[in-house]
Amino acid sequence: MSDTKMVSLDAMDEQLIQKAKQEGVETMWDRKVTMKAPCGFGEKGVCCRICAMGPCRVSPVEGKGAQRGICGATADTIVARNFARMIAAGTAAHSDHAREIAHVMHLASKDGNYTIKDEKKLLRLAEEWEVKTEGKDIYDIAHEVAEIALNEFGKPFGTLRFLERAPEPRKKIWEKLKIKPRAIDREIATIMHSTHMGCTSDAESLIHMGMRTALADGWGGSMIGTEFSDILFGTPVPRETEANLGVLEEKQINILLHGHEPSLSEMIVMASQDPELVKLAHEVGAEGINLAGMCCTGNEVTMRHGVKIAGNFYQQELAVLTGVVEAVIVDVQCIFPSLTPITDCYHTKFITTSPKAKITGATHIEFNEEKALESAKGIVREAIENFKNRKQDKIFIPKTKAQATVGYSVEAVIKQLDRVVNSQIDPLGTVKPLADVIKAGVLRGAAGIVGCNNPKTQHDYGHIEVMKKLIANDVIVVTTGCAAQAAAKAGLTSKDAAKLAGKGLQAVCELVDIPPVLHMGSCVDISRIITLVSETAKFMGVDNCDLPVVGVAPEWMSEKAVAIGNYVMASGIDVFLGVLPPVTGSPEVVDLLTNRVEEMTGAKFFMDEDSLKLADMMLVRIEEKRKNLEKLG
Ligand code: SF4
Ligand code: MSK
Repeated sequence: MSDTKMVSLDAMDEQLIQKAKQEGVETMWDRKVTMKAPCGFGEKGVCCRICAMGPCRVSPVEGKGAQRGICGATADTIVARNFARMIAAGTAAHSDHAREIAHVMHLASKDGNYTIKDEKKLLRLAEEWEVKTEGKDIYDIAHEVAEIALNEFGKPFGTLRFLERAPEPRKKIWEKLKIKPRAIDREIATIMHSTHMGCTSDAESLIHMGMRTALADGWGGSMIGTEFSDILFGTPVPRETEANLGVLEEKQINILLHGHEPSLSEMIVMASQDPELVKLAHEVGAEGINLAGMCCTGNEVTMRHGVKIAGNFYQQELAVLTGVVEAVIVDVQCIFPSLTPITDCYHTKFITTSPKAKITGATHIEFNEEKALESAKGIVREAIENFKNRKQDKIFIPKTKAQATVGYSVEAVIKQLDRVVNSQIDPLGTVKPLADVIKAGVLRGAAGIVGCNNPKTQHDYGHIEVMKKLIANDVIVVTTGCAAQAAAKAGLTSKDAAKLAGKGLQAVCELVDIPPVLHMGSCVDISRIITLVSETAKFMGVDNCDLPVVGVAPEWMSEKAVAIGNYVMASGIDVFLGVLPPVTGSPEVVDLLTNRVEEMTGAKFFMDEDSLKLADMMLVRIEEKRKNLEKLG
């Protein structure tokens, strides 16, 4: 069993890991110990298995060991190809999520399960995409807009529509670099083709291609995912909730929602309020149905309904260990296959719902969007009927939970900013107050802190330490994904946390009535951050790269994070990584990412495994950007 010393910032995690040990249950920490040190070749990115002449492992050290693969590929080629493929996989995951949501919008109807919740946002998008709306039924408009979005995945000509939202200088940079993405699927396919054996071997060309594909994620798939989810399920507004495993209820049916796409979780929320199912819950002896979210599905439903947050990526096994989860319901992405053996040790049902993510040993109940509510009710019923199987001697719910304020969509942020606008002088509904406090130096800058958990770091340590250091230095933090859940659990997304901020940020929090760390949603909602930065840059008449803004992923682990890092960088925002990507076997690729890309995009990557050093580097960079911004006037 594992050495659990210091695996988590949260003592409660440690208690559950101890419980697992006592009950003879294996967790990821045990497997991490069994795994020992990671493979050095894989870690440096110099292992190639693209063709069957290999696998080839080349030496990252010049003049020592194999310098080329059998085909002659160098370490630079192998590293850059692997990295580009990570970007393609990440882009595919976010974008396929978006495609599903666009299909759901195409299905939406007045009397159906899926309706339009934010008509204004739909009409704004219709206008942006030149869809005629006059005299048309809102659902006809929705279907037309959905069809246009679906064409963004495979259109034969042109570039992505949302690129037009970027500041003018940014569009010119993309134009000059020839990295404006064409259709989303095309960019993914191009990477897969170009990285096939015997195609591109030039590292710079691969990094360049990677940027274009990543932009297809940020300004394509992810942006469609966010916009369409808001139109269908409502644009988030600030609301109160609680976070951490202490939100699980001993006397209720606990259903854990885990995964990513809100089309399923929205229906589960509706089903959990169905009077017949609530009655059934009472009949089996429970006091009610308690939904709790995990990973990005958790973020989607907390942003729109205030559903409590059970935890982040690292806690999916720990939630089951409490012994009170009747069902873990998942769709796609970030789901441990180990949920099968671990749920087998308890009464918990592990229910997969997507044909894209079937997991051996799980109960598969396919979610049918055409009969969405009926499907969701069936799934909730399974959970209720499982309540009787709880093993009382295995129950342990940690007490820890924190109050959190969530729901900061761009629209919600602007509405909060309106509180300080003198409407006699300035128009409402702009980012002017934000631009003003940044220019004046009341806020030194802003940081988007995002991403996962990774056993290479102590659970949540990177997220929390970086956030605390930045807010103490008057840098406002916006956050999504598992980083947002870490912040919520640590109380940093509560308005009370303003006391940890520097004087400038404290004053802003008080005047605008916001916490110093704003929960902006799920991983696809990094598009909200990109939109907010771009709107501020446009308002100030500059480019994204001129603003004192940084992107940070202290504990990232997934290929989606690699796509995100690259689209954030290609959008002109520096990216700080607390986990090294598998590129260190190629000095050429490291030099490109941490140095030469800046000449192209105005931004670059910074990497350091020491979170506090990383935060110091951010503060230095923010001040450098401030000096340049002053020169721009
Ligand atoms: Fe080896 Fe080249 Fe095949 Fe890669 S593509 S496995 S380096 S022969
Ligand atoms: S869920 S991608 S672990 S942030 Fe979006 Fe969390 Fe990372 Fe999955």
